[in-house]
Amino acid sequence: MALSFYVFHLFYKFKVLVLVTLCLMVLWATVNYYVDSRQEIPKAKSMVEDFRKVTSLERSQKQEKMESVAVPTVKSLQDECPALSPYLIGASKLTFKASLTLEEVQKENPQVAKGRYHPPECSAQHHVAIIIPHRNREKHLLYLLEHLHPFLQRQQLDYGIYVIHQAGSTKFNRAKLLNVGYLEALKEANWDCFIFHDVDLVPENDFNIYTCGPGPKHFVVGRNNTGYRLRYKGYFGGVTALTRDQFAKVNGFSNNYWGWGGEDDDLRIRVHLQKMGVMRPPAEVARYTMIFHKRDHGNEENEERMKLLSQVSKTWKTDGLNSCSYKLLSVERNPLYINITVDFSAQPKVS
Ligand code: UD2
Ligand code: MN
Repeated sequence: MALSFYVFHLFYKFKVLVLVTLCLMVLWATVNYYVDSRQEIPKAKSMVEDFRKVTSLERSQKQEKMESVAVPTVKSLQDECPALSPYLIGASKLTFKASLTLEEVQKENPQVAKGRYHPPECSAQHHVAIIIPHRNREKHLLYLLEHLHPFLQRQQLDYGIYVIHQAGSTKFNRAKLLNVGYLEALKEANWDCFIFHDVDLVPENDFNIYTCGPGPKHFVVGRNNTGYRLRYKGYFGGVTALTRDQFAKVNGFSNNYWGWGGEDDDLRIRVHLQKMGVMRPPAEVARYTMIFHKRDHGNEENEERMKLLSQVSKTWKTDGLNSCSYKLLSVERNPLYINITVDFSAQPKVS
């Protein structure tokens, strides 16, 4: 009995001990948990802060990005210019002041920069490069710039004026200069229309719109010194317009016409060989004043032209844009035009 009492007592003590130990363990765990969590709160807080910072940074970066794309988006959302510009004035009486200076023309055209302009009020439908062959006709160039800049701006065109200057005293080669103009202008911008423009022809009526068409265009229906009548059927000289693709399709102009004449007829033959028809604006608007001049020294009549013209169907594929070699001397971005100077002296010269 005493033994069983003793065993029972021992068992009871053991139970109490286990219970106390358990209680202590629970207490220790609770205290530990509490201390841990006290330390974790700031950690968690700073984590939340960090997360907030990261997300707000991402948001502001996104916003910045959106804002930076928003500028061009707004610009590209600008309305397209109308099919017919509201600024056209029709026929104007042209005057050519003897004392005119380049500075005066610059002042009149403050929105032209480095030879280029685009309408600020709308998104232009046409991107037009004007290519002018040039040597020793400074006064003509000045008059043309004076009239052409406001004329093109009234037509709401995105345009650039490229003057291709032949250096030295080798025979003048108008057609090759125009090929150079096409190739060089395309290095600068993705023009979709090219206007090949004599330096001495000034358009009289801004309803003669300087854009390209489904076929190559000829603008000089009439000019003052030929009684405003087409010189001859098929005449394709003075000012013509071809799209980038139309000009590439005919392999551009021939490079082999040295001196005056024939190169414009050669281009017309190329156009016909490609089964493209020539378009002309109505005679009432396609009128020009040609500033008076004599035949230039170095641009004497080309005696070879009839022979060359009889061979176009055989030569056009290998003589043109794909064979136009030249030495580029300089590209100067003047306020009113891009001046490209080339040297053809290494070329074979036709006497
Ligand atoms: C006609 C054509 C022209 C061209 C030329 C024959 C018209 C209105 N024009 O012009 O497109 O086919 O015959 O080549 O029918 N140039 C210079 N410096 C020179 C020589 C020529 O800058 O020393 C340039 C200038 O842009 C000039 C163009 O070449 O306007 C044509 O030469 P042109 O004016 O002497 O020939 P023209 O009037 O007979
Ligand atoms: Mn001329």
